[in-house]
Amino acid sequence: MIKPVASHLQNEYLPYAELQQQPAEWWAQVLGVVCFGEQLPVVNGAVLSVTLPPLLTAGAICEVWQSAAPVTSGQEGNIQYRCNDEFVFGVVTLEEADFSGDESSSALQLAAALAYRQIVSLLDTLRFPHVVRFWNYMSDINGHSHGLERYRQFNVGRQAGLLAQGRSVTGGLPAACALGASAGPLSIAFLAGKVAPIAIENPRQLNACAYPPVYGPRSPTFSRAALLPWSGGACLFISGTASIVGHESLHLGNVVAQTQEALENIAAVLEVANRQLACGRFDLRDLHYTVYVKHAADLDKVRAVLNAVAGTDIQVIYLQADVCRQELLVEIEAARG
Ligand code: 3EB
Repeated sequence: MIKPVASHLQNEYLPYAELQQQPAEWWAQVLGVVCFGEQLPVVNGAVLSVTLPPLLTAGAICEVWQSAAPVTSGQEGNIQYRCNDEFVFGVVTLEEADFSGDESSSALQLAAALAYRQIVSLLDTLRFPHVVRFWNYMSDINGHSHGLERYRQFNVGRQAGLLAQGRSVTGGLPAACALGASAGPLSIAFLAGKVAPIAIENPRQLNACAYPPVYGPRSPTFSRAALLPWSGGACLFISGTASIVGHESLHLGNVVAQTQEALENIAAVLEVANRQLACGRFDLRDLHYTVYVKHAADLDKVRAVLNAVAGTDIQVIYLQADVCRQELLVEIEAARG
């Protein structure tokens, strides 16, 4: 029987300027933070700083994950983490310059393998075996070397790291996202717990771990969403979602249609998640959205579609980022804490 987790996870978006002013009592309930903006000074160990420019808002913006139970922090190797009895949130950043690749393996691939190996090893040590969500950011995601796109190099390294620690790469996978920045180290955040989330797939999309080899020698390792069972309610993490049906990118060059298709995919994931719930249901209008737009000039079009589908009352941030397939113009992730 699944033992429901006792304390609720919550997520909210907060301007970086406000994060800096929070008192110690506030931080005591923060599991982790992902901040988006240029060159942010470190305010706390388990804050991942990603150099993706926010659109729409002036300063840097943060995605904050909070929990009701008090949190303590720690460090192991390259990983900084915060945890309580139920969850651990950790961050790791690795400079590719610190890895010497060779003809067969790029520095990015080696960095990804090390990061994933270290993360899983730490989770085994701390006894938080179940990853709920990974956030992955790397520079020049669509660039090429070693005869392989950099995102695909990352996928090779990610699988190698997971397999080296005895983890599955074919099922029961966490939710995730993978985006490209113009610069910066390989930057990864993770949330893991004591209770296994339910991995949700999308009937409109092929499981990413079963993508055909045309998308690279090793598949990505994520589920379309991760659902955490609670006694009262549930918590849902929807992976980065794009205009992909089956395994194919649709609506090339049409950002409006790509946004609509991505939201159709999210709606389909919600439907599957809702079938798992004994009571209550997730609705597009209640999610918190992080929207990655490839071309800043497309912001208004993407925003208009999201507001038309999910309403204007949603919590949402928009960031400029490259998506892991060159032709994809938008990727949308969502959560409900
Ligand atoms: C896709 O559906 C779009 O490599 O971890 C979305 C979410 C995507 C996560 C990942 C990639 C990842 O294939 C890309």
